[in-house]
Amino acid sequence: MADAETQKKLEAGFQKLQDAKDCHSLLKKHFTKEVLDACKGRKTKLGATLLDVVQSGVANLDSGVGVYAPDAESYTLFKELFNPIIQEYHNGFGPEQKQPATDLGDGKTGQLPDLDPEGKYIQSTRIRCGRSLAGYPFNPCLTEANYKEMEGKVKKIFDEINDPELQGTYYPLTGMSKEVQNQLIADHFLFKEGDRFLQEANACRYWPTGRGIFHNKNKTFLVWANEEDHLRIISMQSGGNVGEVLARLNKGVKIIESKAPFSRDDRLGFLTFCPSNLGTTVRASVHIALPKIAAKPDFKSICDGLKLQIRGIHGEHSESVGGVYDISNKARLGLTEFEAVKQMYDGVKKLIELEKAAG
Ligand code: ADP
Ligand code: CIR
Repeated sequence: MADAETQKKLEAGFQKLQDAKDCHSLLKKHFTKEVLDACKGRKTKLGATLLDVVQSGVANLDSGVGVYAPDAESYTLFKELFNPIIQEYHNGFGPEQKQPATDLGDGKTGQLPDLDPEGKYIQSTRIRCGRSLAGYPFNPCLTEANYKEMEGKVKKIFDEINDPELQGTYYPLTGMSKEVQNQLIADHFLFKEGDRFLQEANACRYWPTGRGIFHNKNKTFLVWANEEDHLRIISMQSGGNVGEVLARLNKGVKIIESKAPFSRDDRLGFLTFCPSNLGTTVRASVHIALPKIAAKPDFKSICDGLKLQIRGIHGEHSESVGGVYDISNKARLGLTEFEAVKQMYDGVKKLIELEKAAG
């Protein structure tokens, strides 16, 4: 059972959210008095409480979501809070629904020809997915020894990749010069440092231990180790050839999957630290310049209608630079991986048509 001090902090956090009139997170919306009273005394087998779930969103009132799952059990133990948040984020995915079987588009990538063959709008395309190594909890419950052990395991997997296109080198963050690290971040290859949402979720302990990045020579296939999720597997390249990017991701995921078992839940699909990434865990994005339609006041609602999410040029919680936006599929749960990519594909195709038609 959660101790008295934890429960007191939960009461205070609940009150802080209630009083924050300009907070619009899913946490604030769905963290009712009933949910607080039902869940505040609970503790997972690994010792996680509701405070671990909500503390990032309580500290960061500008959160969009506001919750993280410290371990897999949290998704069921605190379902009174997670289920409505999951349902609202992922296009109405209800408690009775199940994530479909994995389909990364084998043999279907021909359905995704280059979105911008003339190279007028799209700068680059990226598709990432997250994976959690079976047998390990998520960041807040990991020990320093866990981080080192996990890094050792994934480094061994990376060393064994012998596909000529994908093989590469693992670069641990420990020992990496600030200059190299900052350049990799600026070039959109590496995760940023000091994310306050992750920090307040207790997800950055022992940093930079166990964190790092693998990439092939061309930096078109990359894997992040132990940032927000145990693994983020990424395929990216210049231009708008979504089919090529997905085919490369598919190949890389299969190689890694053949060497490490991942946590997958029958209902929620692949398990991740943030509920926004559950299911396929796929975020397929383009960096795209749409100067005419992006300047219009209804740009956000057009994107909402196309099930697209808008981010800034340096990822989540960043701003657009020079009118270039990061546009991606929003939902990742309740559809297949191929369908998630197709949602971005069809939506961006429509945005380009609108841009062309805008006077
Ligand atoms: P994630 O996509 O893993 O959820 P972020 O939104 O923080 O995380 O993005 C991570 C990095 O990937 C950022 O540097 C971002 O600019 C970069 N990125 C995302 N989409 C693209 C893209 N289509 N082309 C190039 N870089 C991209
Ligand atoms: C938020 O609520 O805004 C942050 N906790 C991030 C939520 C979704 N993004 C993510 O998982 N990277």
